[in-house]
Amino acid sequence: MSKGRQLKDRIAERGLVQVMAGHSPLSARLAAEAGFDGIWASGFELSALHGLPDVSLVTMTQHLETMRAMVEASGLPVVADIDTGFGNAINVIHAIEQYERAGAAAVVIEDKSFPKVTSLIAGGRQDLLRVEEFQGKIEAACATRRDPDFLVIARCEALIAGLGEAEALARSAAYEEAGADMILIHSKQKTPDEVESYVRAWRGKVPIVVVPTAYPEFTVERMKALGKIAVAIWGNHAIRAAVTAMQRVFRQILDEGGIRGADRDIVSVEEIFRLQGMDRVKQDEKRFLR
Ligand code: SPV
Ligand code: MG
Repeated sequence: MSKGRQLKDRIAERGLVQVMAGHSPLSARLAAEAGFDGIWASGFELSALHGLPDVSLVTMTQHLETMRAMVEASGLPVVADIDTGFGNAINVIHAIEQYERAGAAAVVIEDKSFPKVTSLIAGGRQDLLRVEEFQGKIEAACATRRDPDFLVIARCEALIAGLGEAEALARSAAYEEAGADMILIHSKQKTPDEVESYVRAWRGKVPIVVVPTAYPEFTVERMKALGKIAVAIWGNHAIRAAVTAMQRVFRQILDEGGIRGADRDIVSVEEIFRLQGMDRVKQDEKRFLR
């Protein structure tokens, strides 16, 4: 069964699925063990992992290879954040061929111009494409996929760009018309009001995807009460959790002049062996090394 089908089945079963951000195969494996339904191959997280801003600097190849490794390490459906699709509709065609072949369940393409600027930054340059141009990119994506269950998700940045709900709804309808399987609506308001109002007003047939990173009050319960939302993406919690843990432990080791205190608070080396699959290496050594 394809990963796209797997994600669709999970949505049918649960109504709403929870997808955790990742930036590496290990983070994807941890998200799978924790019980998430899928992995968000986040451009923001991968950029941060490379110590770079999320402004189209990480290449398609870097993102694609990480995404492929995340599919393999987690076994979960991966929703690939392909930003603007790395250029125009021609670049999108190439990206869809590559991402589908690499095992993605879905791609999210946003209606910003290339190079993009990260959405949550205050005062960011948020230039949107003409609607027709973005429709062409969505149509190109849909025409290129081989598996009809491979999801093409159109991300509308009209609220991020400050263009208001009417523009966001009109753009979303145009993207649905172009063939998008879902609409991702993003907002950087500190409360869920803007997105909740958009969801209530949405008259389209395709479900909505949300990334409630800026407005933590938007709980799964609240999303379910609204209906229409099929996917919740927890957008940047893997990298933020990793940074929190590393900053704390690094500081502690320097402050305490050794690792004794830090060792009590972090996982054991045995736990890392488990995550690496060392058990299997031991078994295979017994079996095959002569
Ligand atoms: C990402 O995680 O790369 C996203 C979500 O696109 S956000 O950074 O909030 O725009
Ligand atoms: Mg992104």
